[in-house]
Amino acid sequence: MNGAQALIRTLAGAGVDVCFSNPGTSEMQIVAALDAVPQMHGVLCLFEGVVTGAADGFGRMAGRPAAGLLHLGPGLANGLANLHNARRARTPLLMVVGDHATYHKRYDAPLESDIDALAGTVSVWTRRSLRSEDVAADAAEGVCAAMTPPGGVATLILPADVSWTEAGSASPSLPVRSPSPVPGDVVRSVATLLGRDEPCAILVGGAATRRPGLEAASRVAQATGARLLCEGSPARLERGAGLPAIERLPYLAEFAIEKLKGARHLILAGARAPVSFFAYPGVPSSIAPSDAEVHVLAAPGDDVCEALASLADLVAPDVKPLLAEPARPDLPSGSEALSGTIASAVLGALLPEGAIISDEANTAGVWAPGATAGAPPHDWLTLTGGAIGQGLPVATGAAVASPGRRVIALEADGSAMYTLSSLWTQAREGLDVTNVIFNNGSYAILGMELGRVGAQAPESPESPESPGAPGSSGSAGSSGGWGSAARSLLDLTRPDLDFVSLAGGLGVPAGRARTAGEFAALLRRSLAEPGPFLIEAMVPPFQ
Ligand SMILES: Cc1ncc(C[n+]2csc(CCOP(=O)(O)OP(=O)(O)O)c2C)c(N)n1
Ligand SMILES: [Mg+2]
Repeated sequence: MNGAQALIRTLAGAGVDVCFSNPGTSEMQIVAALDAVPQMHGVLCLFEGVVTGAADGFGRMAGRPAAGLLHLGPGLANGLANLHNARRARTPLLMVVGDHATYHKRYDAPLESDIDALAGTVSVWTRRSLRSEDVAADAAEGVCAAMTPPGGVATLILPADVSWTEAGSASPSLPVRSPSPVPGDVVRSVATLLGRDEPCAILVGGAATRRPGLEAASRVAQATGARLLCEGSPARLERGAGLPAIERLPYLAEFAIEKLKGARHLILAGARAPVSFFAYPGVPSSIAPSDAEVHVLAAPGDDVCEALASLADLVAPDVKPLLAEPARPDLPSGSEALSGTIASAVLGALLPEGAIISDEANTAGVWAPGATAGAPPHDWLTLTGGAIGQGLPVATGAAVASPGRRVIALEADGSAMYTLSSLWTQAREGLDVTNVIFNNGSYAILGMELGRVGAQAPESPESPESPGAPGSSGSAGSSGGWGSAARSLLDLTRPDLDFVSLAGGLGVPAGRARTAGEFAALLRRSLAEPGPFLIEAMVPPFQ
């Protein structure tokens, strides 16, 4: 057994049986080893951002790591943005990055680069195996590091000669420690706090955004009157009828600040203290009221669900959680023009039980959580690190992890283009993913941000309608008022993106919807047919 085989056998033995891959010459031994270890399923992705995003989506749903195979520093660099999102999601995953042979590095061949530095920006654990006989033990340690609560990205760098040299045997998997118990006096002090007559808010995050944590948190809120909120970008939120309804902190700082206004105490249950996504002139960076005390019930990596359950037993022994009633919006009239609002109502009316939503719809998706709050139970995966290009890869990986469940990617057009080749992997693997692409012809949110950051409009702005001016379609959200040079950087027309054609070229059947009726028909069709589908939803910005 060579180093590569020892690696793959060790991973498969530890339950890591999917490897999203984009290999090169230095990883050929690992590619060859897949034939020797049939338990490992290699999934080809055509760009590294798809490898890393798919591994994130897989880990969020499976609760165990997928492996990702990347080609030296440049391959890792291409995958970094979605590893950044995975780091924010605290998803367990193991990246295997091939490198030049140990003796070849000093020649500074073209692909030579500082892989360790790149890995360090996102990884909880990085190891370079320097001897073949160490590979198996290093791989076992990497899997353990990825799974150690709260979870994270582990990166194993594997020189080519270490892969091809005789290695001995695979390593058994290592035991993973449990989340740290929260001391009883911490729980009791939070209980005391909640008993005082002062306004409290509880912010749940991390592992508490699944049913057990949400139910316990809801009991506490019911019994004490504390406000209950969820972190703004949860990795995986379980929601729908029969689950506690919980509002996420809004993206816009002004609205988020409003949600916590008046709270004297902010209790963190698996979430970090909330901050504004960006700084804006005159807007505070911290979301909690300046005079509020922040209390940590459970930090990420602590056993937050157990802490919430103990807290509920203290302050709410006979209180039941408040569960969302089944409720769906009426299907909008078929002839109504499509918009984000209308598409959300259709989604709410038709969402199947057990669906997994990968939400990167940005401005068009603002209404989707509200419209689906009483739909049958489902999971909601959000853009945890703000680096766009996550939605389609995460949907792809979530589908690999969850056979039998329909994955619905709610995806904005600009974000879709970063990692569109996810569609090809969905087609190759026959994954049940419905890709809804909201084509609003713009980077709409940036049109709004242009005004919010106080960017200066020119003295006498060109009219958005001035004929022939670049970017004059007026589609870039609220960016009218700025000149054509600024607007053209936020405008996705000239030429228009044609997602139906793009999907066809990547092997995914597709249809375009301009009305509620067309959208509902395509959604129904996709939900009824196995395999991937793409719906190009033509929507105006901000509607
Ligand atoms: C990796 C990365 N690059 C760039 C950005 C900046 N950015 C934020 S939103 C956005 C455009 C979003 O447009 P789209 O996905 O079409 O959504 P819309 O605003 O139209 O709803 C960009 C480029 C980012 N967040 N992440
Ligand atoms: Mg857009």
